[in-house]
Amino acid sequence: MAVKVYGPVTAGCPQRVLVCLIEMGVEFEVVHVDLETGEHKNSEFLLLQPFGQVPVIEDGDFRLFESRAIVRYYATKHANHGPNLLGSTLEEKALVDQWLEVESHNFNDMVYALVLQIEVLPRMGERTDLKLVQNCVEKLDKVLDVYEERLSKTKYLAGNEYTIADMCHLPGIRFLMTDGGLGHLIRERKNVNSWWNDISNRPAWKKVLDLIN
Ligand SMILES: N[C@@H](CCC(=O)N[C@@H](CS)C(=O)NCC(=O)O)C(=O)O
Repeated sequence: MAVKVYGPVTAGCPQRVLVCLIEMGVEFEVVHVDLETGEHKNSEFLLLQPFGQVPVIEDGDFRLFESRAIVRYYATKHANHGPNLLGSTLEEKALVDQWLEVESHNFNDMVYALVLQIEVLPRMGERTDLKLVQNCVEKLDKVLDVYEERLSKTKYLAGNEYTIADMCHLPGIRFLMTDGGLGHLIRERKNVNSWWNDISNRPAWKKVLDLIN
């Protein structure tokens, strides 16, 4: 039975789940949730995701929300017949966790605020807080300096293999490169730029882009 993924394919958090399902060869169907009309705050949807956010997955009787938890679940569940995206040794797995935390907090907290200010608020007819945007960009600049240094030593964030820590960055960097108009943050850093070119050219991510466009 195909896994149901609730959420619009245009939103970053569902994209994180979709790219993982495609990498792991899991069959899925997308159940569109209309964020524009506030469908995610309906009482019916709140039964699936009590915080009123996407994504949620339904896999038979099993239901799970939080995109990174979903990614970890499928990368683990299908590890025997898909790529190893979790690291092998205890230390490799710990480094994957470390960079996932960095993605979730140091990186994504800034990107999330930028998506809200640059994309969501103007669409709702509200004004962008330019000072906040500038502040987030400055913080992100410093975060990406750390990435640049790290990626001068290893091919991927957690080591020399592609893992879910790299994968979870795809939606956020896509936003910076496109609608966010902040692609220079990536392009001006040699190692970050090569890493982005590598991870964004994986067939699984290209399939997600096909779903979005
Ligand atoms: N930590 C959650 C965040 C989920 C989240 O913020 N989803 C966004 C879309 S990317 C959403 O539902 N936004 C609408 C809202 O928060 O009202 C996850 O990774 O799944």
